[in-house]
Amino acid sequence: MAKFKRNLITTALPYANGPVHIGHLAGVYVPADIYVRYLRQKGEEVVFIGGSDEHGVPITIKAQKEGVTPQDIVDRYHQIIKDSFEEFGISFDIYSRTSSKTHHELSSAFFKKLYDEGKFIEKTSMQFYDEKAGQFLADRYIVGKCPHCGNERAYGDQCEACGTSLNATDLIDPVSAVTGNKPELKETKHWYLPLDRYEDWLKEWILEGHKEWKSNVYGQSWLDNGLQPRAVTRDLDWGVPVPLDEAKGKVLYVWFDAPIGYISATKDLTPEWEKYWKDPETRMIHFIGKDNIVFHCIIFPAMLKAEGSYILPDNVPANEFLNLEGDKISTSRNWAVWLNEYLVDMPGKQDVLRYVLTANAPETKDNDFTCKDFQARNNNELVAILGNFVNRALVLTEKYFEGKVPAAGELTDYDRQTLTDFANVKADVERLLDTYHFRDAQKEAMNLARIGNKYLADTEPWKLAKTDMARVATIMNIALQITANLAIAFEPFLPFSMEKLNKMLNVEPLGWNRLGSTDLLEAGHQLGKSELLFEKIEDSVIEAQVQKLLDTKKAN
Ligand code: B3M
Ligand code: ZN
Repeated sequence: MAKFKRNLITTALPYANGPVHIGHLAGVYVPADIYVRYLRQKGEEVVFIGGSDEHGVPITIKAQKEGVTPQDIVDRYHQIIKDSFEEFGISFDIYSRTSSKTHHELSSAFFKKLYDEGKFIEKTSMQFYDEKAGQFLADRYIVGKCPHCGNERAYGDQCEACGTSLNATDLIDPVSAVTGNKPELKETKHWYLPLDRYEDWLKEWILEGHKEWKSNVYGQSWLDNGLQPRAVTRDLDWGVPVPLDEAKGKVLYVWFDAPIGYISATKDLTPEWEKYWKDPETRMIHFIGKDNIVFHCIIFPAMLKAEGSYILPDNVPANEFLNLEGDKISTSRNWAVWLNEYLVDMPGKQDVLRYVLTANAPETKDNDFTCKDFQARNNNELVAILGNFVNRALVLTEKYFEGKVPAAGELTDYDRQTLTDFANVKADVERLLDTYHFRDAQKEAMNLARIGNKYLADTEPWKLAKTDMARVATIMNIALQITANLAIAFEPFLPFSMEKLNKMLNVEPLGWNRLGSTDLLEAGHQLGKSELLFEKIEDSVIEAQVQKLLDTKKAN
């Protein structure tokens, strides 16, 4: 890892056609944020890039449904999404958007360069055209009968009833979703990136060069089946216009412009953006969900390679999906916990959600989020282990030593064993974070709190206080050193609570490199006022959430 000077961390750009939900947070934004906070604490140079994907058919469909313009839709949801990320402590250096001027210019220039250098091929094909609407129809705008299962409402790209992916021309009796008319096939010209020309290079780059990638990414079979040229333009009136005179009414395909959004966001952030994108000493990491793997591992790298002046990703830690109460999260069925609603229902509990989503992170397989588990992890882990230990350490110090860190006396073997145990946590957590195993890393951090709890339970300073204050001083010193270590180890996971804890300890953030130290707090240091870090969540609160979900189910 030492060969890199700086880090460029990107997160998938969510479509600005709805608010974000727990699946987004769990799969992409929380793990990315944990990683970035860890790097920052270590003092590494890092930029953390996010933004809204404001083009493509999902946006125009939503606009049409509501009878408003696509611009209205993206303006509304960009703001909602941006606010949610901020509220959950996702610490972007910039949260940009692909409707920005910088992005239009940059993605347009990117296309033009490839075009001028002959990197595209041109092809004419027959596509469905809606005479009445005067437009070509994107696959999602065509509905008809599925040739496989007979579902009458299959889309031009997929039948949601049987899951088969389709071509629009496969549909029986296709109609336009815009006007209900029968569409005609009409000739249209598009530009294609010939991915087949990059196949050998991609194979070598991934299969030889990146054996360390997670198996769900590395094991994708795309390369085995051979790559086909892929259209990078579309007949649509919403997007980045294709910068060619002969391409009136055509825009860049959303998956061509969206990843360039990472570059434009960096450009909006800093005039030094090229240092991040063009210097091989930059390590670029894309955090994404599994449905975006092929775009980040095949298509975008091929685009970057074709362009020629940019670096390639060093890793693409993609996650699987999070389900909700055993059922696939779905925007159209409103089956989700929306972040903006969570903030209203569970005010101040952002860290709790971050914690639970990380504890159940879909890192290697799809995973399930349930309200019961949310409550249990809060009550049995955050409150009973972490919160309880910190509270006891601080309250006992207030009680016996007026909130001043007591000096440690002579150590017993058990003290020494405890100190070694927690000194070891650093190496474990680091190894896990460096390899993107966030849920195990968080577990290790929680083990540190377990060590602390066990230490206090075994040594029972509240009993010794009557007879041996010198011994109590040593015990509390050790307990407080563990507490200060927790403030470091948990910062990437629970940033709001650890800020609170730093205040209680009356310290500035201590920095990752001191994790494992046994002298974080000097004897005589005055602590701040102690408060509870977490609160128990009552059954009635959880029942109300479960009821809300049941009501959603009924409404569907
Ligand atoms: N907007 C798809 C998605 O939200 C797409 C990601 C773009 S990343 C450059 O899953
Ligand atoms: Zn079907």
